[in-house]
Amino acid sequence: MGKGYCGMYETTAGKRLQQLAERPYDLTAPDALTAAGRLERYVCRAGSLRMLYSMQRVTDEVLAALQDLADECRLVEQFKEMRKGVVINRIEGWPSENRQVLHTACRDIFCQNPAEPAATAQAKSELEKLKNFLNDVETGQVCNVDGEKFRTLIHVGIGGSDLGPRAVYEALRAFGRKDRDIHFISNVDPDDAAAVLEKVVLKTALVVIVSKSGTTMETLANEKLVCQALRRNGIEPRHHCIAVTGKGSPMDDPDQYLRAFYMYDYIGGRYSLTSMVGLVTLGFSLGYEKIVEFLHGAAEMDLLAEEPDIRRNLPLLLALLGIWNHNYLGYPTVAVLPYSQALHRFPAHLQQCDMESNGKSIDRNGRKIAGKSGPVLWGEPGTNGQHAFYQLLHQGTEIVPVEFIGFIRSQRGEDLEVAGTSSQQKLFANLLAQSVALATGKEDRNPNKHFPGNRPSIVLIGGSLTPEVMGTLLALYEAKIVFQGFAWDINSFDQEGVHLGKALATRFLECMTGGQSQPESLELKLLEAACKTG
Ligand code: G6Q
Repeated sequence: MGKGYCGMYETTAGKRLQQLAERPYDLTAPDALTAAGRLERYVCRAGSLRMLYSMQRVTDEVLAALQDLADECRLVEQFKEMRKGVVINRIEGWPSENRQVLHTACRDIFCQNPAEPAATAQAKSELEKLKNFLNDVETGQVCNVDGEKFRTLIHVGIGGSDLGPRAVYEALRAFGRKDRDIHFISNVDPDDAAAVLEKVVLKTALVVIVSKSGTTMETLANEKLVCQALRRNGIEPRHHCIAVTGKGSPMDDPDQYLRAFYMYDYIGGRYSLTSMVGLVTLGFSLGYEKIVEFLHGAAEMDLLAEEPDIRRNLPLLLALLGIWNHNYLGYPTVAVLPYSQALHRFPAHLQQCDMESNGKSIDRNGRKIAGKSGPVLWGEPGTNGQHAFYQLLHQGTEIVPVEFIGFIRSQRGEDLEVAGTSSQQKLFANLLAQSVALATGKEDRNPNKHFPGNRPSIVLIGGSLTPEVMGTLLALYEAKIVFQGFAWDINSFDQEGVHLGKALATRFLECMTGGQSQPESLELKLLEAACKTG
């Protein structure tokens, strides 16, 4: 690294935080949430979002120490270096990916002086290609062999090439064109593809095969399944299939596809949503203008993330509060609970983005890290979750810090007053109520009805979930994850931990090739054969 990177465990602020964590702020004390103007003071605004954090177990003293931690670890400077293209995806002294990390360049298209001009120029050129393509699809210049317009898009990809695009497509369905529909195939489970293929009209379907590497077993298998279905319907696949792939990958073959869109090696899969990985599919559904709004929201948050004052830098503050809860108060997981049905796949996307990035045990010099890295992240939308797992959140032995996300207005504006309030008001009231209930708890002589409280949460609030706000929210979480990785001094941009299982699966497949399936003892025979070929 050679740049004086330093993990939080070695900092003076880190030691101070350890002391402060011995007596964290008591949220169950009278007026704990409102004392000394706390409610108003503990609000952080960024663009169209604001975060209430009075319900965290922090004081001004803790915040000052977190600021020192951010400064000592040079978190903002490192973020700026990332945006400028410093090679940070590496482990010093060991073979590693050794790449720049430039997902932010995909949306750094709105200012005169982008942080890394070459990468932004590539992003702009792909965006221009996409604009023309969407226009050709709209006007019918790109159509099926019978001259009919495409109405359906099947997105085939997995992991980073699926989760983000799917989550944002779901989040923004309210803005999607009603005359077009989108389907996703990701799992190598043949039932996933079959379920999609049995319901779409292939004659008017575009198929977008998304794979940065162009070698992912699941995606290639699903591509073959879809192509087989196309051929069965008398359709030549290259008239319907589009590739989104890394420049120079095995899928970078113009003869095989109707069109190809590119991403570059400096964009990691789980950070690739604002590249062509997400934009081709989102563009087909939302139209070009709306994806530009989405990118604009993300660009705005990337710039805000360069603010040095943690109280004015939403992603940095969110990251540091997470570190306070995880590393100093010792809570092992974090729940992201959106009070928005549209965000129902967003926790799944964050689960990958966070846990694949920060689920590491060595630092950027290849040494075992001194404390904990990323927490387990999970979540589901409220209010559904309230009728499911909130029992544990309120009274369980495990304390789970919560990140609530909610909006003042619904997306579609279709609502009804029942008993004097709209459903949107009911939703929002529930969100606030949960946050307060977790924090303050409730005394009761009956131990079964006692709520211990002191369970921290933050509440993120936006006006309404528009494409622009979605971009802001996405970039907020991406930056939070990156800041936490910097603080833990880990490489948040590789994913070596996914390879062992893949390699073993290949060995199992070798044992299965041409073999007879013997349902009774198949798994035992395979385990034995695969372990022997060791
Ligand atoms: C993400 C990971 C991983 C990747 C998938 C799909 O950061 O690298 O989830 O996105 O394995 O990879 P391809 O896009 O190369 O098919």
